[in-house]
Amino acid sequence: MASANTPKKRRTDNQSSEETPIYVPNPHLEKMKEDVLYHFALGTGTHDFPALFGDVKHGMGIPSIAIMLHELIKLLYHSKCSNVTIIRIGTSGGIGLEPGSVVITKQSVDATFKPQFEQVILGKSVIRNTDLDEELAKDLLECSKELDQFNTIIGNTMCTLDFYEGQARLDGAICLYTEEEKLQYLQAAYKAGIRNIEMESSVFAAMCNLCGIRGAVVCVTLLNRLEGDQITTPHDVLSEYQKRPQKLVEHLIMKQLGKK
Ligand code: R2B
Ligand code: URA
Repeated sequence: MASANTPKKRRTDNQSSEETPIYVPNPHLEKMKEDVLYHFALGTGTHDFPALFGDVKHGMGIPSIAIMLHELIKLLYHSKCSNVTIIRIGTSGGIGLEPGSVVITKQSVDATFKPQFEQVILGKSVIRNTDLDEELAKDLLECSKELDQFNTIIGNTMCTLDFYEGQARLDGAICLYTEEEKLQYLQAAYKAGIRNIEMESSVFAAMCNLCGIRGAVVCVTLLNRLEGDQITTPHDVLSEYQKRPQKLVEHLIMKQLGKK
């Protein structure tokens, strides 16, 4: 039975059965001749939305987010925006945390546990700082206490270049280390204050720092990596987990707008 919250899947001719279109729970939209997105200065009558934005899909990892951030930051610059805050939300593998916990990143560290992002520029290694805004992290933690819905902590986040060997998994196509070595590495990461692992935070932090943007990284942990590598949690549970960083950031935004 469809409930009010169940997205109705509508399919157009050029969509495969794998695609899940965005669901907008507003029957009035379909009846509007034109929809003007006032704040973006765009309208469906004046702009070809599918041509402009139809292929918008961001990938995974440092290269994808770096490209997106270069263009997003230029967009904000050309728009003369000031006092900008950007928050990366997403998923991660936890270390020593119950799955579904949310980690607000203090520092993003590399796979050798160093709080830095290395970029090769003009053939030379350039090391960039990966601290994130401390006040913003504290504000987010405060929001989590107000929400009181899921475990939330501030901790360091390891940003890797790979999901399998790079995150010490045993289930990749290649794995030339033992389970014991894997656990030693993850336990050493825990000792270094690392509480989760993902693939974008380091370049995000470095770019925010260089461009004077307040940045935060808020990721939910899908599993405890000290207990396994495969993500076998049922889909509905994972979907609920993925909403947690959004809920936290939404609470912060509403608070800042004076609506909470
Ligand atoms: C978290 O999840 C993705 C890998 O599954 C990657 O984008 C990340 O940082
Ligand atoms: N994303 C990651 O990068 N690693 C995980 O283990 C889960 C999600």
